[in-house]
Amino acid sequence: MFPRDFAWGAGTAAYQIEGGWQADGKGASIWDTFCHERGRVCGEQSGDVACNSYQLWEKDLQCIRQLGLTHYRLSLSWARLLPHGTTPHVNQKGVQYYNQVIDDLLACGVTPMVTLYHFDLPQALQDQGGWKCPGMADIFDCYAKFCFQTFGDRVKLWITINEPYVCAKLGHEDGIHAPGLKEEAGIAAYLVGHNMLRAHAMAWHTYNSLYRAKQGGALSLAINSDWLEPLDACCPEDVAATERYLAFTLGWFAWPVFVTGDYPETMRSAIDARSKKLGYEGTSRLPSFSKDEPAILGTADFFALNYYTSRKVKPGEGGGGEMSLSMKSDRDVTEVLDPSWPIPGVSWLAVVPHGLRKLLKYIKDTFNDPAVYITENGFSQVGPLQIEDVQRSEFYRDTLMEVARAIQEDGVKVRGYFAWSLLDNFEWADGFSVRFGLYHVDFADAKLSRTAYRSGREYAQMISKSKSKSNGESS
Ligand code: PNW
Repeated sequence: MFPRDFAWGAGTAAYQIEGGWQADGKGASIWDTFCHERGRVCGEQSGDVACNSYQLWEKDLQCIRQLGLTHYRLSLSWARLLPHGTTPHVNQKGVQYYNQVIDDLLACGVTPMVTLYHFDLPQALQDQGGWKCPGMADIFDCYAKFCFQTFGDRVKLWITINEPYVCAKLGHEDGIHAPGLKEEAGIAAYLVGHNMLRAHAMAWHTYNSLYRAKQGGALSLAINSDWLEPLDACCPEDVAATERYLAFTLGWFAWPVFVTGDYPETMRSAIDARSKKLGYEGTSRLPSFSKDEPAILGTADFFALNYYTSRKVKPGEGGGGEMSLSMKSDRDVTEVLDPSWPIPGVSWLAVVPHGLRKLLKYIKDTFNDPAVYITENGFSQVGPLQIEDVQRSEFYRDTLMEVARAIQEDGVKVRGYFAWSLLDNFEWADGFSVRFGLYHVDFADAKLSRTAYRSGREYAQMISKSKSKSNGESS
């Protein structure tokens, strides 16, 4: 059912699994700081130790091999490599660690996909203003260049920034992710998103002009999006609200990169209209791209999609929020959950496998039929743990069926699928209570032992069946 060279993967992120937050000269990141402040994270937990993958990498590799993955997605801890965020101060122990990981993967026939930035900005850069500062784009570009130079002889699949939407909104508008800012709602998140797009584009141009010919890799940014559809498809207001919501989420980052080099018109006009209404003076709260900087359009070699859930949409209900300055009131929508969609784990995650197929088709039609990697997808367990997690096993089967249909019936160029996540890990503000792993991690045991869930064992079977089928066909 899947193409011969389909990428079968699972993903993790440095802060969520590595631990070793001060080991061997690592600098602090904004997540170290955030977790060490009281009241930020559920149960005052932190990634100080997490799965201790910094020391237990070989155990992770065993899991990767047991699953039969062809690809593994990991992220680099910027502050482990560059403790102050910038060269020339390089932490060689950090370089050694990632060299080992990359070399071990390749020796086992597993292709690494490497994310440069997965939420963990070096604290030293936050102290200079972080992503709100335009200068962050150049600093990120230097970091990216350092990584291409150091690891690019072996790494051929790069993600620059993971989920700029989540960094911008949860980190700088809602304040529930690091750096925990919410004082400039309706302003800061747009600025952060803008600088992240500029940073991504600069890194792509750097790769393109200095490394592509020699290293021959491919690069993108990972965009998260829910599947959205109107509550009532015959109601024009619901249809318009859905388009507006798509513009403010998926479109915010995908439109500039894949379609026009600029933000969706729907997004700009909604923000500007509200600014006017509120008497907000000055230039638009949504920044503009400068013609003097490297172009944003065309800076992705594939579409990297993180998909978790679906929503129905109707217009916002106004009320108290109407006169407030915030992204929520700019986009002016209400999310509605279909009662038939189960919510077995964290509250935001309604499980809707068919939403993925629809979203893939939408991406094909809207963003010029790109090659797509599903860089994250999964759902979590909370509460009493089940090693025999039948529901999650079925979820992976149903989801992969939808992906197969998207490829065969809709002609979407899906190149690979990365389950989130390889291991139970530090789930950001939810701490360790929310478990996304294919492998259970016993956080109460000093050895942090890893045990496959049923979903992990069944994912391995699906991979092995697909591999043997495509081998059979070719012989
Ligand atoms: C993604 N939300 O983040 C991240 O890329 C992963 O690191 C994370 O573990 C995974 O999804 C599961 O949550 C999100 O609150 C974090 O809507 C929070 C949200 C969505 C995505």
